[in-house]
Formats: sequence, C-alpha cells, structure tokens
Amino acid sequence: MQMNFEALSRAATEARGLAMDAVQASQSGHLGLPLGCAEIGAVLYGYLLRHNPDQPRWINRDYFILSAGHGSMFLYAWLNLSGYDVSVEDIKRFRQLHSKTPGHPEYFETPGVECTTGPLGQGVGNAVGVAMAAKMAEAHFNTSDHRIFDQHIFCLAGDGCLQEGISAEASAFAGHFGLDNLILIYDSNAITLDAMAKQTQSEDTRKRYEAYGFNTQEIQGDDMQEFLDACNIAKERDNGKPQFIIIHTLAGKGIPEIEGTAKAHGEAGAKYVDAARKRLGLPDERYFVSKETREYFAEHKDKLLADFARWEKTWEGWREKNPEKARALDDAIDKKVPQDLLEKIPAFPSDAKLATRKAGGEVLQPIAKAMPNLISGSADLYGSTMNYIKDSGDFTRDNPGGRNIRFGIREHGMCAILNGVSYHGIFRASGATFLVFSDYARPSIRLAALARLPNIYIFTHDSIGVGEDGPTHQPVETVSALRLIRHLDVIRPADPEETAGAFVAACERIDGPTLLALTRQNVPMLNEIDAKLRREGVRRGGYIAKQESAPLDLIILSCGSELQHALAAAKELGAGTRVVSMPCMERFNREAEEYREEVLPKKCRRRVAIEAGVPEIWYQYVGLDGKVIGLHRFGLSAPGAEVMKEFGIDAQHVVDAARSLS
Ligand SMILES: Cc1ncc(C[n+]2csc(CCOP(=O)(O)OP(=O)(O)O)c2C)c(N)n1
Repeated sequence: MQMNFEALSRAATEARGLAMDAVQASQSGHLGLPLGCAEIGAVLYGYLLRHNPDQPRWINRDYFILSAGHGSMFLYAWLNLSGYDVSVEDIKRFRQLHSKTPGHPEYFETPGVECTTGPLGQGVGNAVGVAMAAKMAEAHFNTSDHRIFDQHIFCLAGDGCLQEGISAEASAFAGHFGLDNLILIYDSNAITLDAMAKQTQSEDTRKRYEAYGFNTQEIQGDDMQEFLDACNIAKERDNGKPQFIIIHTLAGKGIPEIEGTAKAHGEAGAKYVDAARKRLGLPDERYFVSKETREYFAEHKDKLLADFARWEKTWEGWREKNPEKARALDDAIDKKVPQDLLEKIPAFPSDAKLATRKAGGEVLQPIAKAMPNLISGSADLYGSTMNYIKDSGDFTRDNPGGRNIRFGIREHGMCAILNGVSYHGIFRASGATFLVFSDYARPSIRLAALARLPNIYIFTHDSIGVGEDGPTHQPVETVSALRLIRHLDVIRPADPEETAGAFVAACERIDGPTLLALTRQNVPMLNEIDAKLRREGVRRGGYIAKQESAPLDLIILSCGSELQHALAAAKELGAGTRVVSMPCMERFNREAEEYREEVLPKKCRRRVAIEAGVPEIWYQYVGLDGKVIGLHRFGLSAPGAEVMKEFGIDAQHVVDAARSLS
C-alpha cells in the first residue's frame, strides 16, 4: 500500500495543533519537538510502525521510544490519533494532576508509552536494551518454521540525548553487538534549551556513529518520502549494524516567531499560538481533529489489526508445534518464579567461610536453571562479582541466546539497557558491578524504581571491608543513599544462607527493582540462627535472629557483614538481649504493624545498631534513645579487617554502646 501523503500531511498539521493547544492551556511543556517532528510522527504512526493500539503490549510490536521525553506532547498526539486509549479529554489535561498525559512520558501512566523518559539519553539506553532483548527473544523462541519475533526498535533522540554520556555508552554497546534491529533517529534541529546547539557541540555526530559501527543516513525531517525511504532502507538492512538516521528539522515549525531558535524549545511559543493555528489552516475549535484524519487512522488501524491477526496465526501454529517453548514464554511474560525456588538452592556447609558475593555466585546457578529467562550481566567485573551463569554462554552477535552480557565498563549504560530489557517484558534482567559504582548508574536505577521494573542488581564490595583498594572503592554512604530511592529494595545479607534468601526474594519481587549488596570479604556462617530462618527471614526484611531468654531489655540491630558482631556482643550483654537481623529495611517497613511490633516492641527503647556505613538511616529503628555504630568519614586503604578495626566496627563497640545506654 502506498503512503497517503495528503492524509498524513493533514494529520501532521492537526498533531501540531494538538500540541499547541495543550501547551498553551497548561502554560508549560515543550513545543519545539512536537512541531518540528510532526511529519516523522505521521510517517511512523500513520504508516510504518507495526503495532496494535488495542493491545499496546503485544509482544511482537515495533517499539517507538521518545528519548527526548520533554517532547511528550508529540507522543500523546500520535497515540491519540492512532487509536490508543489516550483521548482528547486526556490531552486537555496535559500535565495536570493524575492525568494520563504527564509532563514526561511515564510507562505506567499512558497506554502506548514504552518507557519512562525525560532524563536525556535514557531512552537511547532503553532502546538498546529493548533491541537486545528482541534479539534474545528471536534466539530463544523463533523456530525455522515460525518467526514469532521480528521487531524493530525506533528511538527518537535530540542533541541533549546524544550529548549525554549514557547514549555514548549504550550506542557503543549496540554497535559492538550488532543490534541491527535498532533505528536511532537523531532530531538535529540545531538548538538545545539555552542556546543554539553549536555553542556547545562541534563534533561530527554522524562520523561518531559510524565509528560506533552504525549505518548512517542524513535527510530533511519534514520530507515524508525521504524519511520513509530512509526507514525502509534501515529496516531492510540485516547487516549487523544498527541504523542511525539524522533528520534535520526546524524546532517549533509553524510558529515563525520562535521557529529554529532556542525559544522554540519550551512554552515560549504559546503566546503566538492563535496566529500560528490560523496560518496552518486550523479552525478556531481547540484540539481539532478532522473527520478525514479520524477516518484515515481508523482505516489504518484496520490494516494493523489485519496484520496482527496474521501474526496471531503464526503464533498459534508456533504454540501448537512448540508447547514447551510456549510454556516457557508464557511463564516469562507472566514473570512466574518457581514456588520452590528456595528449596532448589543447596544448603551451604555449616563450616563454610565465604564472601556473600561468592555465595551469590553459587546461589545463582540453580536459580538460573529454574528461571531460563534470567539474564546476568556484568560491567567487566565477572571475576569479582561472580554472577556468571555457568550453563550459558556470552550474548554475542553469533550467540544472541547467551544469557551472560559483557557490558564493558559502562555502568550507566548497563543499567539503562537493563531497563530496556525489562520494558521488553520477557527476560528478567540482572547486572553487576562494584557497589560504589552504583553512583555511576544511579539515574537509571532511579528510573527502574519509578517505572517499577523488576531488575536485579548484584552489586558487590559493599563496605570498607573492600580493604586495600581504599576509599575510592569503599562504599560508606552508598548503601544508605540507595535505600532512599523509593520502590528500590536494598538487601544486604549477612551470610551465605541469607544470601540464598536474598536472591530468591529479588526474583520473587516483580513490582520493582531489588539491589543485592554483597561482601568482598569472607563472612562466617551464622549457625546460631536456624538456617531456614536465615533464608526465610530475608523475605520479611527484618527478623529476630536471636531471641532473648530473659525479659527483653536491649535490642541490637544489624545487617550484612556486621551481623556477626551483633551476635557476638549479645553473648556478653546478658540474657535480656535480642538481636534483629535487618537485611532489607524496605521489606521490613512494608510488613504489617503487628509484625514490626513483634520484632521491635516499642516498649524496649534501649537499642543499638551497627553497620559499616553512615549511621543516619538506622535512627528510624533505634530512636532518640538509641545509639548507632557506623562511619562518619570516608574509608582508608589497608587490609579490610584492619580498616574495620580502625573505625571500631566490632563487637566490643556494640557492647560499650549498649552499656552506655541509660
Ligand atoms: C539529564 C537531563 N539534563 C537536563 C535536562 C533538561 N532539559 C530538557 S530538554 C533540554 C535541552 C534538550 O535539547 P535537545 O535535545 O536538542 O532538544 P530540543 O531542543 O530539540 O527539543 C534540557 C537541557 C533533562 N531533561 N535531562
């Protein structure tokens, strides 16, 4: 079928009108991209994208990811025209309380929004992750008779996205791993927010992307035929190269007072909207969409649904011939976790002396067997993070089914790519690095939490116990800072059995990300706590590790490698001492009031906490009457045990603190 230029030009004009009206009404938001890229939207949503507005999460849809999330009205306008559940009424409420049209696109708020974007560059990383997951899905599920996955991933990025380092990390990864299903569209409109782009960039972006291993093309963005041709060339190239299309556009096109200038960027154009609408031939009626445009998109949707029905036939044939694969895919989509996952992990010998990272590596193997959709990457630190799935190979161009991802030294890119994998919805994404470098990845972790993606972060070397590498590598404030991210569970297990519980808790949690903070150094098995309790206690976040044997008069709280000191101190502090293991504050805080009261009865206010990190967060449990043994400074370069001793992270300091309580 030929592309209908007349209908799509009309739609582009009306999409411009929707953006102008919404931005004018809310007196906020960005006009530049929605106006400048209207023809791109028309070609993508009116012709090219293979999707199903009635089933926004259809597993074999093409993706469109708006990395330049500030241009959200672009997305909302095209979703409305395409027949997604985004009404004109929703658009009228652009940027208003509890609307489906928030300032920046949010995954859970709006049907058809694929990723939460806004922090520039993030969408590029997400798109790379989706493209990788799509390649993996092809490898895991397609057969020679049935191709149920053959997706293309389109991503629209601006100067800001490509200036941010995260897009460089992710793009280099995409080039290296040959993600030729990725089509990155660079909206080169020569402006950024403050000024003309040339005031801050002079690189040759096209050459940069060629150097990453992309095929590149350069066209005029408002020429629909040129854009269509470029996309068709990009789609047909199965040559192991991701595709980069530079589109030259005029930001704010349609409002001459601001067109092509930095003023086009935000809502400055709103005051010229009335005249601009007239010039575009739009009637006075606000949020106008013509009958012709509605009819065009209704017809186009019929065609999309017919394509979808054809795919469904392939899908049914595939299911019939491949019942095991079909079951595995159903489970993956439902994020099912075997009920007996914990039992699948063998008990650790009671005399083991292992770092929790090493225990984690052992725990991961049976889990990976039981969860074939789990993937496990590392930012060039498998040797230290120990999370390599031994039964599977590396993900490579030649082996896209490999479940181990070598991300290179790209923590931020890794975490944005993991987000993309989770958005794709089939593989359980996990990735590893040193915990202290979570700072390099924090924006992506925060977005995973905001979008409630079930990522698993296996972050090791979790305290000053790192030792000789010194303060640059020793987390001090990092664990607590991560605990402050809403919806992120941070689990810091104390010994190998708690580590088993922590991994299972992470896999079982599907409504948000979980970060496992594991030690570099060996820890003893805490055999005085029943092994079952150690494993299962983690699920509740905090539990009574040692029950007092006389009336309760002191509670010691701890987690991770310091729980051993709490237990040792309790021996000296008398029969009325209780020890609470608190591997995950977020889980504990979600428990019912009765359980929390059972573990930490209010009547006992003599409390001490110990953790080799900043102390502040523990005051929520020890209160004004309690004491916290922690660190008030950065660490030191020396053997880990000596650093711990130097800072008083030991049982004796717990004993002294407890005795000093009134
Ligand atoms: C990480 C990040 N830093 C800063 C911003 C604020 N911001 C939003 S848009 C923008 C300028 C983007 O310029 P460009 O990508 O060229 O977008 P365009 O001007 O084409 O709309 C800035 C700095 C942001 N959203 N994210």
